Formats: sequence, C-alpha cells, structure tokens
Amino acid sequence: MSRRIVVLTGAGISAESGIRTFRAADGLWEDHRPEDVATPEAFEADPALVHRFYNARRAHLSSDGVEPNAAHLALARLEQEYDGDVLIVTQNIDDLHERAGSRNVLHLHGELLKMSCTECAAVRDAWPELGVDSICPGCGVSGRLRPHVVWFGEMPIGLEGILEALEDCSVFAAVGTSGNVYPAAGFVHVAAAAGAQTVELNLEPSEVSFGFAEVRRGPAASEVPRWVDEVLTNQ
Ligand code: BV8
Repeated sequence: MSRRIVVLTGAGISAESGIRTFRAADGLWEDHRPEDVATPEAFEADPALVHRFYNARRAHLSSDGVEPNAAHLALARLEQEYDGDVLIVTQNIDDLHERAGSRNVLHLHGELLKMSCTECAAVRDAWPELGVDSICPGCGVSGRLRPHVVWFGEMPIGLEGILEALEDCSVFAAVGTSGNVYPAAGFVHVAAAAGAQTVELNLEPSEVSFGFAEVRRGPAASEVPRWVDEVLTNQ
C-alpha cells in the first residue's frame, strides 16, 4: 500500500472563510434550497434564476473578506512537507485550496470560477456574470454557457481516478462534510475496505461518522492544523 494521503473536504472547511455551508441552519441560498437550484431540470426550467444563484456565489467568493483559512493552509503544508503523495478531493466549488497553495486538488463537483459550453463542451475561466445571452468565446453560440459545476443527478468529475487513489492510500481524512451527498459520502468505506486509516474532522457527527476509525470534533481551522502537525511529526 502506498503512503498516499487522500483528504476529502466539504463546505465545512470553507465555513471559517465566510462561505456558508449547504446545511447551515437556514440552508438556503438567496431563498433557494441548493437541491432545488443545483439541478439540470432547474437550469432547463429557469436558466436566469440558476445563473443569478451562481453569479451571487461567484461574487461572494471573489469579495475581499473571503480568504483561505488555517485549515486550507495546513493541507497545503501537508502536501509540501509529507513524504508521500497528498491528494485533496474537494466537494467545494471554491478555489480556496488552490489559493492556500495546494496543487494536487480534484474538484469532484466542479468549479464556480469555470464555465462550460453545452454546445462545444469547452471549459474555461468564467466571467463574473453569466446570463442566458452569454456568447461562448469558443464556438460563438449564445445561450449555451453554464457554470462548470456538477448538479444533482450529474456525473461527478474524476471519479475513476479518485476510486483508484482510495484503493491505494494509507490515510483517508474527511474534513467538514456532512456525508449527505453521494458518491463522496461513500468514499470512507472504499478507503477503509482497502486498509487505510480513516479520520473524520468535523464540528458535529456526520451521516457517515460510523465509518471512521477516528473522529475529531471541532472547527477545521484548529483541528486540521493540529492533525497535520501530528501526521508530519509521526511520518
Ligand atoms: C450522481 C455542486 C450518478 C453544485 C454539489 C436521484 C437522482 C440522481 C442522483 C441521486 C438521486 N438521489 C440521490 C442521488 C445521489 C445524489 C445525492 O447524493 N443526493 C443527496 C442530496 C441525497 N448525488 C448526485 O446526484 C451526484 N451524482 O450521483 O451521479 C452517479 C454516481 C456515481 C457513479 C455514477 C453515477 C452529484 C452530486 C453533486 C451535487 N453538487 N455541488 C453547487 O455547489 O451548487 S453538492 C453540494 O452539496 C456540495 O458540493 C457538497 O457536496 C454538498 C454539501 O455537502 P457538504 O460539503 O458536506 O456540506 P454540508 O453543508 O452538507 O455540511 C457541512 C459540514 O461541515 C457539516 O457536517 C458541518 O458539521 C461541518 N462544519 C460546519 N462548519 C464547520 C464544519 N466542520 C468543521 N469546521 C467548521 N467550522
């Protein structure tokens, strides 16, 4: 088995950077439940509403106060100083891991700062505002641009490579994810079955805490740096 460490992150790692989680008390975005807006059907039915939903999140992510926190920075340090491969599989569509310095990051559910064209399939950096009349810079067709994110019912990105990594890692850690969304919520079982040590770092129990050999309760910005220090000390 390789010394690889796989870290799955969810909305909770970005909470202390000021990005609301999906299941926060209100669980609403602009008065919409994500599950109601983050679907191909919602985009088909009301593309302008879905564009507004993502334009608002893109603007928030790019606003001054939103920066990587100590948890993102600790994972970047882990990648730099650990004597083995570190893969971050994130369910988040923000770019805070990259801005913290992580390079080996896989966005399972896409990226808010990218857009794709349903006409020519090109994926490129998104403009701050996308709309129903936006014209694809690649093929020139209007009205076919969408956020490059994976909606409910759509195929996650990079699944094959992720499953290969899970089947050959020595440590699997999940940070700030409620374990509600599949296939990500099932990753701990794949890693555990392959013999990896498993640890969950979360403020509260998740839907899959039972699947972890170890759980650490507390905010990511303090728990993740502590965990990274231990991994690097014991490596
Ligand atoms: C798939 C991008 C098939 C968009 C997201 C019917 C039809 C089709 C599929 C399904 C179906 N029924 C069920 C499914 C499967 C479905 C699913 O799981 N639905 C759920 C609702 C039951 N999944 C899918 O559709 C996926 N695709 O199944 O394709 C397939 C699968 C495998 C193989 C072949 C084919 C695609 C799902 C992707 C949806 N897109 N995001 C966008 O962002 O707008 S999901 C979105 O919600 C996020 O990406 C994230 O994944 C999820 C939110 O989850 P979390 O990240 O965990 O966040 P949450 O708010 O829930 O929890 C926060 C956690 O942090 C909490 O635990 C909290 O305690 C903790 N926390 C808070 N603060 C802190 C903290 N922890 C530490 N420190 C803190 N400070």
